[in-house]
Amino acid sequence: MKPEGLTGLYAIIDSTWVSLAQAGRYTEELVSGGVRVIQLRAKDEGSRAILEAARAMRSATKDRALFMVNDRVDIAILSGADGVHLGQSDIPLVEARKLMPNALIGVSTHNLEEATDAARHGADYISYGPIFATQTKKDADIPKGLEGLKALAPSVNIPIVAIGGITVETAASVIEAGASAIAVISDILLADDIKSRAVELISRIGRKGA
Ligand code: 3NM
Repeated sequence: MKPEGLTGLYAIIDSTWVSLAQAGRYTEELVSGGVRVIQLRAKDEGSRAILEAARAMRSATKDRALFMVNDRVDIAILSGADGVHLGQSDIPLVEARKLMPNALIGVSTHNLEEATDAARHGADYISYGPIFATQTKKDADIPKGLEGLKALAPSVNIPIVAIGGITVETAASVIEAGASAIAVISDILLADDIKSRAVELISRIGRKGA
């Protein structure tokens, strides 16, 4: 699957909220709810535990959903992920591309310059955020709001995955503002029933973004 898979809901399993030992089970639930892109985001965890979680997530997504790894090109390759998502201080996109020539590579961006730079260097998609205030990322920028997204979208010619504080209530407005997909962490992971929450998010936005 290539970027056409990058529409609708992009769910992220983040070790801030979920223990890595549960990552495979959570992924199975989300896939059975219809989620078609799932990322593992594990800051401050041991590499061995991250690799095990990545492999569990890969088997839960196999042929059913895209599986992405945040930051770690090594873990992405070793787990057979579909791609990697890179932050601004991670290995540069062009270097990651040498290691994963056919993979999906996304880049976190927070302004127009970062966004156009990522597109120019061959990113398959960008994330852009935070759209709203977030409790998940401690060093997040000031929220851009829907206005920030609307202003950015016409200048970016690759899919935009909006991120940061997005919930069932705001999901549709973010897609309307120009995002191809919405990346969601806490609104899913803190729900009593993560599968139902994912189903609800998908029903609010459909499978297709802008
Ligand atoms: N990146 P939640 S905001 C991982 O702005 C991440 O680049 C952001 O989590 C960015 O859905 C964010 O719980 C956290 O708000 C998103």
